[in-house]
Amino acid sequence: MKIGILCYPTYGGSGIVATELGMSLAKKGYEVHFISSNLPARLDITNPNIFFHKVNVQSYPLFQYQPFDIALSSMIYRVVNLYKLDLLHAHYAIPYAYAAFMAKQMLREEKKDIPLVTTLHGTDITLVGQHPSYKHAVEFSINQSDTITSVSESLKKDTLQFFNIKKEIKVITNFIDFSEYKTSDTCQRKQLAQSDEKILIHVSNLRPVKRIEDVLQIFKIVNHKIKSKLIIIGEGPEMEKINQFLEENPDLIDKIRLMGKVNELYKILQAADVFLLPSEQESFGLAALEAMAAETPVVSSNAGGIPEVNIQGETGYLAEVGNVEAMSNYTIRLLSDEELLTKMRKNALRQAQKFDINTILPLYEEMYMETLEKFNSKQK
Ligand code: GMT
Repeated sequence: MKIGILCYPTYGGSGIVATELGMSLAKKGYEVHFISSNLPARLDITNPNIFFHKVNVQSYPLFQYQPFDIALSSMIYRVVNLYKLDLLHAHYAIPYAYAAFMAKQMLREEKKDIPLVTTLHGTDITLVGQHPSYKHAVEFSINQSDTITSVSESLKKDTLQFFNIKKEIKVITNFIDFSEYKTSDTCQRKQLAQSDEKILIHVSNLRPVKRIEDVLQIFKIVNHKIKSKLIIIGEGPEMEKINQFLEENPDLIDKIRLMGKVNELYKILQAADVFLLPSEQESFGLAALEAMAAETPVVSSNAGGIPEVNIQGETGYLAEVGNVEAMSNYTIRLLSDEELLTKMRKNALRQAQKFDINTILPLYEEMYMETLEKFNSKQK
């Protein structure tokens, strides 16, 4: 089967899921074509079954804004025609599902067509997709998809609540490729902290939805009681809030390490003691799952789909969004009890194993087959 994957190339969760999915499909012999504005961050382009098609936006003096969606739909149309794709898979509704619908319209003019799968990832539904500027186009393009998938039960519920969706939504969760978690090759703990210090970690694209101030406040409270370090991985618009916090709390400068974007994240996750995820919204929480796969328990908010991943009192702890005090107390409890920490590390790994790619990939393959069969029988 030849599959076209449309996704963001950056470090966001939807791009990571799309890339890891495409690479696993390619390893199984599928021909996978990535259509994106740049080479996706984790993509191994050396696999002969993987192709990358860069969307080139042509600038013109008349354009106040560059028309990316038009260039994207033209590129989708060209790649489907050139490489005879069987199916398109859009990750994130805006602009991918919308542009794919336009490309399908162009193909139909030539009596051709291709089935479209749209995977909803989170903020395309819970935040930006609800804005009046986008809502109708998002709802329309979801309904025009042949198959709709969502990454959690919670996101499915939100989608049905916020939009008038006329089709079934299938839940296929995020996943972990454990073959990438080579335990023999971990980062040395001593490179990150002193031997008597605990390590707290947060990984995100530092958008307001991640509540980075809560991460910093939790650390401040925890650090009063427990000798510790905070590692922040990622880049994004809230970086300024971190700098401001450091200016106001100079005593913590040596305790907080900003690492930006890193490769081989699991090596650092494996060295950490607790992962903090106090998000305002989180459809699934891939970052938490990645931490758990590295045997790091999670202290998080209970937003969206997080409770489907992080289990209260088993793999970590959850509190209401914004309840910094509760999240700090949970972190202190976890970090001051070695036995509890060891137990939760094991539980976290066991829970993460439920989301092994070897379990989730067949669900995607089955969904592709069903989509193709239904689409072909409609064409006859
Ligand atoms: O979380 C992000 O910052 C990125 C965002 C995206 O769409 O790129 O992630 C969303 O998709 C991930 C993969 O399906 C989910 O694990 C994240 O929970 C979700 N983020 C939010 O809902 C805020």
